[in-house]
Amino acid sequence: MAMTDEEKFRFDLAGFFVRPAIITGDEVEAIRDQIYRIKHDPDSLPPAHRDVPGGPSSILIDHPRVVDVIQEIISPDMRLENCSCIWRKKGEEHGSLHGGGPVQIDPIFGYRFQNDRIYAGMVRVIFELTNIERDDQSTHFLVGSHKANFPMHKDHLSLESGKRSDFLMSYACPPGSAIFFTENVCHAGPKWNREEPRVAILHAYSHLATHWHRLKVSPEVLSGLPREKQVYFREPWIADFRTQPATHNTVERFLNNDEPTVNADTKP
Ligand SMILES: O=C(O)CCC(=O)C(=O)O
Ligand SMILES: [Fe+2]
Repeated sequence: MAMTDEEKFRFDLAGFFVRPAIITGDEVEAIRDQIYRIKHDPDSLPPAHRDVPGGPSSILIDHPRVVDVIQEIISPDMRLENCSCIWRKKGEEHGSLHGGGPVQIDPIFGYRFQNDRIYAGMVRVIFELTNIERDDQSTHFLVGSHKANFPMHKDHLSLESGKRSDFLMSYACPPGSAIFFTENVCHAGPKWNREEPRVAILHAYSHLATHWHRLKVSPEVLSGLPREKQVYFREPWIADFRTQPATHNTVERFLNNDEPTVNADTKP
């Protein structure tokens, strides 16, 4: 599996693209039920399922239709460093437009095209678990802003209807779709305007050599995952030169030892 030429074209041009319905109906239902309980009735769940990416939502960690993209635009050396879920009711929001512009210099967020390939820093994946129509207030993007050289201009930062930038774009997709975007594209989570809540999970993938978010997944949730999924939360380093020859932080190495994940220290 690989990204299509059209997906690469879109991601490079706009800063985001959609893979429709990569999660089956049954999986969508199971994850929606889990998120409902996380937000409204956590005691009805076993402790290891009381947050994402535990329980039914764990299928998303290493979903093959996600991992192939991350491998291609970040690296096969990847980590999953943040997971969160939303059950957004009418009138609720994440907030205003943020990101974009010269922050692309920062290697954590950076977006580049070199050597005939994309090099993205952090890549976010939104798993939409609600049907999203074109005019819905799901995540919006100021297209092209991941490569902008000037800071975001104030005339383009309004979410008010009638005052929105011509470059502000969103998407329509069925439940179970994944939206990939570079953290460096200017984006917003506007006020949701439908009676039916917006249910979604957000992942942040990054290079194994970087660490931005301190992981907030609890030890109960993390230890409930199989080792093959815990590997996405391993410590952020590439090579250990204290050994001869150097030790590399590979998937195989992590699977063959009992080293803790990056979350071993949970103190703020
Ligand atoms: O909630 C949304 O639609 C966007 C979320 C977002 O921007 C973020 O988590 O940083
Ligand atoms: Fe954001």
